[in-house]
Amino acid sequence: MNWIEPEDVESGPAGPELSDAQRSCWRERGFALVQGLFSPELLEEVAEDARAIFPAAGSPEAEAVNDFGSAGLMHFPAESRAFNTLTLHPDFLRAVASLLDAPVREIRLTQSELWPKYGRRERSGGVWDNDDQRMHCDYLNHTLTHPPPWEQPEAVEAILYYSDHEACGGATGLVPREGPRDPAYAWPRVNMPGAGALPWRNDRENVEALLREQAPDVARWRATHLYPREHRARYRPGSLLLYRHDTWHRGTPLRPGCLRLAHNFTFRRLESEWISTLHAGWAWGMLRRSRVMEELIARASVDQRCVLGFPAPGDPYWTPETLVAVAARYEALGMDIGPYARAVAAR
Ligand SMILES: O=C(O)CCC(=O)C(=O)O
Ligand SMILES: [Fe+2]
Repeated sequence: MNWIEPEDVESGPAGPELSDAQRSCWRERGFALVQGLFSPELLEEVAEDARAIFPAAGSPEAEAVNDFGSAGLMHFPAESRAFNTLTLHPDFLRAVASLLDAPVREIRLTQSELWPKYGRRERSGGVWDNDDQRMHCDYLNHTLTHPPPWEQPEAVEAILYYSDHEACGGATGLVPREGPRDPAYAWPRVNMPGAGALPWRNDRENVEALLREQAPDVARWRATHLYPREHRARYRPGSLLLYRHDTWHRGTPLRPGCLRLAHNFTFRRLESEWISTLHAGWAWGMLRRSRVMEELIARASVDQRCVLGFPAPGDPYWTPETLVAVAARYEALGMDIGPYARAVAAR
């Protein structure tokens, strides 16, 4: 097995940042596995909140979970403040923006959801079971289109692991792109279930058997160019896999009885509206009893608000009227309307 080891981030003037090597690995090979972007304390807080919500490893409820998702229990904005803080952590946003060569204000969050995956004895999900996944790209359920050519990435996808591969297994498999003529990365990226007329299935054995019958060329191509080139990400708590909607990868089986906590993110470029936000709109997280989201908006930085689509200082939305109104909504919760007001005054 070829292993990918997590590499430490560098320390920069504003905090931890990706190294040039990590950025070019993401740009050229399609992923980078990095360590040290988040503090162990923040990671532990999120993991604790997740363990309090999801079924315990080895429980009968766990044995029945055979697909991904948090069933609405842990996606942005979550009741867990640590989860929200981590999602919009300034070091994380800077790292993502640096991959897209964009200012933080020009990236948008479209996914932040924590998924439990349980090692099970039975593949109870049949052809849709997520334990031993087929090789795939994620764009099919993130964008209405197809990712643009490789050199113009419009999104960063990420998996943050809260568990340890040594204990759980289930390392994510990836096919590194080897230059512009790599046959595995030939254009367009459609040799997978769910693209064109190929029906959607998840389980690797089922998928490849079905393809051998229905699309033997595709099955042969996948057996030649994808599976033999799979590398595995040797994650530990805090490892962050930065990858893309057009990177070949798959989930692999966990040790029975184990729980792996993995947090999935996507950030897109401002312009790429065809990349959907996967959860309910952020304002739908407001008017909860806890008021977590209103407080978050009130106390976030200008850049963090932009990442959620809040208008930047200088946006035509801001007028003397809207300044007064938004301040009336949020100032009592701690918002400083100053940056928006100064931009209006300077117009
Ligand atoms: O769980 C993993 O390691 C990867 C999961 C994945 O690729 C997916 O569900 O789309
Ligand atoms: Fe995936």
